[in-house]
Amino acid sequence: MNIWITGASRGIGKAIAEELLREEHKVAVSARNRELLDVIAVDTAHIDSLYRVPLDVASFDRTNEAAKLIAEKFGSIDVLINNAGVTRFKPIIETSIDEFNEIIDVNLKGVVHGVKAVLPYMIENRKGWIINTISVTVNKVFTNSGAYAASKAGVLALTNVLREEVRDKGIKVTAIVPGATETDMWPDGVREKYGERMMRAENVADVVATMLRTSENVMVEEITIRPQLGDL
Ligand code: NJP
Repeated sequence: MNIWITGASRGIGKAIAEELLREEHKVAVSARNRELLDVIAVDTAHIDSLYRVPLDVASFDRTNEAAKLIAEKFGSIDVLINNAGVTRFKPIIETSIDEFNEIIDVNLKGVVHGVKAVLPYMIENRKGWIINTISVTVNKVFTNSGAYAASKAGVLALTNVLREEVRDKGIKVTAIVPGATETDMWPDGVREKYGERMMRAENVADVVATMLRTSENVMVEEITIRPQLGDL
């Protein structure tokens, strides 16, 4: 499959990209930091299957241009994984309006931009799969994550509506809902204290890769994955 992953320069997105390259997919990777995109581990056998497209998903125009480049390079976009995300661990009262705007622009509007950019290609092909990385903050209250939880709850609502709107066009829409995963998203202190029990980015990648192997006639609608010992 021809797969585009946003937020693929590190953490969960990078692990998904590396896993899907190993599984012989063609993978386009996006993030703002071009240098970090360069460190995606790809063995020489798969180097031609990797396409790096630096992108800030907060810009619809740039996201649209990126989709065009990827569709031209690969011939189609079969799967979009909207994975780029940012957070701040702060109470709402201490979260500035600029911080709210950044989180909404990337986490919620970034997904809207990705969806709007790929849908014309998928509708034309009568085939496609949009996978949105959401968060367990949508179904459980975590203090100090108000802006983040609001953005992800928006993505979940969008995901559920989109699924019903494009089901009959041959397009699948999936919500991946991960719990605590040991990535740069977390402050150092949390990683030191809870790192052992947190999921690895590779665990989430493994679930995504397995899901992509399900039969064509099946739509996986939502998957929640948590550390075996539960939330932090
Ligand atoms: O985060 P991190 P994760 N445009 O910080 C990119 C969700 N999640 O892997 O742009 C384009 O290691 C950034 O690259 P750069 C979470 O909400 C996680 O943990 O160069 N890309 C990097 O590649 C998110 O949706 C946990 O800075 C942008 C990537 O995004 C997804 O999982 C729990 C960008 C972030 O890598 C991956 O998070 C949960 C932009 N404007 C949900 N801004 C968890 N880790 O525990 C950032 O419930 N990126």
